Amino acid sequence: MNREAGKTGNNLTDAMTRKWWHGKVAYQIYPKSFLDTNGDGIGDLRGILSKLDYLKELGIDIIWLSPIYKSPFVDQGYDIADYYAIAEEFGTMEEFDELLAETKKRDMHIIMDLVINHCSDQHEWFRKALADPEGEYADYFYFRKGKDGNPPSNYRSYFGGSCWEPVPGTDKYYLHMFAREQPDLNWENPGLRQELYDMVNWWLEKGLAGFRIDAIINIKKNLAFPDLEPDGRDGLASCWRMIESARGIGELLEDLKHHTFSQYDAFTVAEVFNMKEGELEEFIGPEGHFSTIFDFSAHSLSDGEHGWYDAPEVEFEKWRKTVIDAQLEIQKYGMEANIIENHDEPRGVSRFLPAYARNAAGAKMLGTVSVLLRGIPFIYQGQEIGMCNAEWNSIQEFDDISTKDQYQVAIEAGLSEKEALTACGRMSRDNARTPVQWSSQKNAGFTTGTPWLKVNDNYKEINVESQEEDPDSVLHYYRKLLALRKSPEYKEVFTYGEFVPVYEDTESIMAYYRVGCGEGTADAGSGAGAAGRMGCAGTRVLVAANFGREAVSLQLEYPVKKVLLSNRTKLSARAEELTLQAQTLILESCEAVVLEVVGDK
Ligand code: TEU
Ligand code: CA
Repeated sequence: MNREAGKTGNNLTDAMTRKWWHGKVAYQIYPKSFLDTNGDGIGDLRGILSKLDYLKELGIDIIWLSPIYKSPFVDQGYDIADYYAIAEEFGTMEEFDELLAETKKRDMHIIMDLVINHCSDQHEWFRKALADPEGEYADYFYFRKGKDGNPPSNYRSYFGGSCWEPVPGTDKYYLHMFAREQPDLNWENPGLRQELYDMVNWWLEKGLAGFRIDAIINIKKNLAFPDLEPDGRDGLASCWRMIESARGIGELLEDLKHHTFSQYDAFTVAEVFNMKEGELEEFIGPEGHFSTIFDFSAHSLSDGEHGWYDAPEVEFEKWRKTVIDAQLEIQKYGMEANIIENHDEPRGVSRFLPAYARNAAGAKMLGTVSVLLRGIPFIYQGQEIGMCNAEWNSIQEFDDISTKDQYQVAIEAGLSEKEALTACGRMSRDNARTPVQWSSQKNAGFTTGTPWLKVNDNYKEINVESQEEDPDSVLHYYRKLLALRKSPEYKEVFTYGEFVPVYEDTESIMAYYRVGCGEGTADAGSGAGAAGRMGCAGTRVLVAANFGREAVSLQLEYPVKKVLLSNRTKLSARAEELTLQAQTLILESCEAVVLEVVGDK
């Protein structure tokens, strides 16, 4: 079944207004694990500064920094104690300003993590609220009376246990969707909202390009806080089901956007789970609340019904259908941000590839099909060298709060310690948080001290230094891949071209066309003028990958014009074989190719 280009009926591509961030490539840095320069075992801003040229050479335009604000690090900085201060562990505000200046010099942009659903229990607002539970600051949070000596409702937090924690010395409780050290902020309070907007604008004034917006779907509560049907052994109900029953988040998000981002032409990428039916346009359409949101649809395939212990393996066919369906839906409205992994997810190589493909060829193949999708690619640190999950030998090796909870959930469900460890080893967020493997030196060159989290045992085989020396490495391939995506000839088609799946019925093949589109309108801010027209009409690129164990032969639908990329064969050899007359394309196991084909039959 082939779907023809230009027949989606609602082809926004043609009418899309150019934005400065279209066509950019982003990279997520998890600062704690990136690079340590002072030997305390914790990555720091100096480490990031020293790798800007590395990122530039890779082809990165936008850097997302996971939280670097002052924090007690109960949830690795996603518990903010002061929105205006840099965590001492990472460095100083002067160093941050230097980072901003140095990225600007290289024509790169910084976006920060905006964690405003909750703060830390060490934040001044929360301390003041506890000191005076009837006072002004108590209303910055959700303080509610209990019911007959019980919490106000039966919600389970994302990290386990009740969402409600007693406010000492009162008959009240405060709400926390995440850890008890992360009290939720009351977005119904206009005074609190204004404080947050002032803070956002303060950072934008400094020169940030925008934000990645954390857990934002949680800001709108169902204020009745109704009890829900229990869904676990603990007798509690998942808190996100209360969020699902809340209405009116759009007004809050518009208020936020209007008072902040829209005044700075900022780029915003939101973390949105559990979106309601039909909300996509409202979130990322031309007038959407955000520039874009992450596409987590493939990641949701491994959501367990009860936790990580019953998380299903990702099957290729389901994965392919999920990615394709998401792309077809999203392009009607705007662009999404595409990831293989992030700091909350296991490594993609270990998750989305079959065992025989968990190698350099597989990492390149997965990178190819992901990076060339329609949307903004976000590369997560270490992905560009094919980092994979670590081997975990005991629960003590983990640091992550969610992993510790999921281990308990598994034990309570009757799993043995060994089985619970295996489940966590497969799904743990710490898989993505092990230090970046820079070299084959001690601690993978991440630190001269003791790393805060163990280094993956495979750092001697997989590291940046050795891949720099090997022209066939994953790293060199990622450079070529990003360069192709951003090349003057193909940038338009990879940015604005329509996504059209193909060979969907061929076993083990993931393939699609990116099809050039008509003229777009130039955004006044982009300075593109007439030259800003989307000049890719007539261009058609085929991206095809074989996830199977055996070679597959595909009947080509269009004559081949040019071989743009191949992860297994030398381009020249491929070009000899794939001439204008070629009828078939043979893909070896774990092979990905990118071909420009003749646009019209
Ligand atoms: O994550 C929000 C979130 O809902 C999921 O990522 C999920 O709860 C988590 O992965 C469970 O294992 C964001 C951040 O990305 C995450 O790192 C933070 O822990 C969380 O918000 C709280 O700020
Ligand atoms: Ca350090």
